[in-house]
Amino acid sequence: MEALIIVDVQNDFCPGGALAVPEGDLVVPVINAARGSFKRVVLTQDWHPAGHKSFASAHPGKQVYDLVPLGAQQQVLWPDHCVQNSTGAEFHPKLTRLPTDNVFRKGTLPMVDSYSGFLDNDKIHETGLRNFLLDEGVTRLTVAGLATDYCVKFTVLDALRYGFQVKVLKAGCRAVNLQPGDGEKAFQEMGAAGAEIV
Ligand code: VGL
Ligand code: ZN
Repeated sequence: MEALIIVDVQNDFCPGGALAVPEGDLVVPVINAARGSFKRVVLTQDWHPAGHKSFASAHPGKQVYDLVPLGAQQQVLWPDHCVQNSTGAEFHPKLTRLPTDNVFRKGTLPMVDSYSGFLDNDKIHETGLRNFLLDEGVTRLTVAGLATDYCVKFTVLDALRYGFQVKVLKAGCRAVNLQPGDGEKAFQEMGAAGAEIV
């Protein structure tokens, strides 16, 4: 069985949001059109407690986009975004959702960030997405959403590591591009790891 994974298509990642991805809203019609061919649709939702350690505001003296050590990782510091129960954390209002869709929330632990929809950045805490897909008999995934160079990329790399066959719907992704070209680099990395870019 094949499932569509819609990554973090939330208000804060769209124009006008706290961590706006350029053209982030343009993925919405692409994903809405694509979902018809999937029996299973799963959404991931960035869902941080207030004061989350990925927020620059939680590190006095630091600026947005600074790098700081956090646990064993180098953490990019982001503007406050996708705070639990805020409007910014809601899915884009035009994104088609059905009651049968399943939502997996991530980034809920205050001290560790989680780009992947499967695992936090420490690779310790699982969201439950992997076991859900295994229980459903899903072996193939198509992934789309925001942002190409962070949550889409890490979700795809974990999925490949877990042995799923993975396609990335390029037209349904947009990148933060902190450095110009980060999005293209991410597609190359995902392709080199075994994903099919479609
Ligand atoms: C994301 C940065 C911080 C993403 C989430 O969804 O790509 N990026 N939190
Ligand atoms: Zn986040």
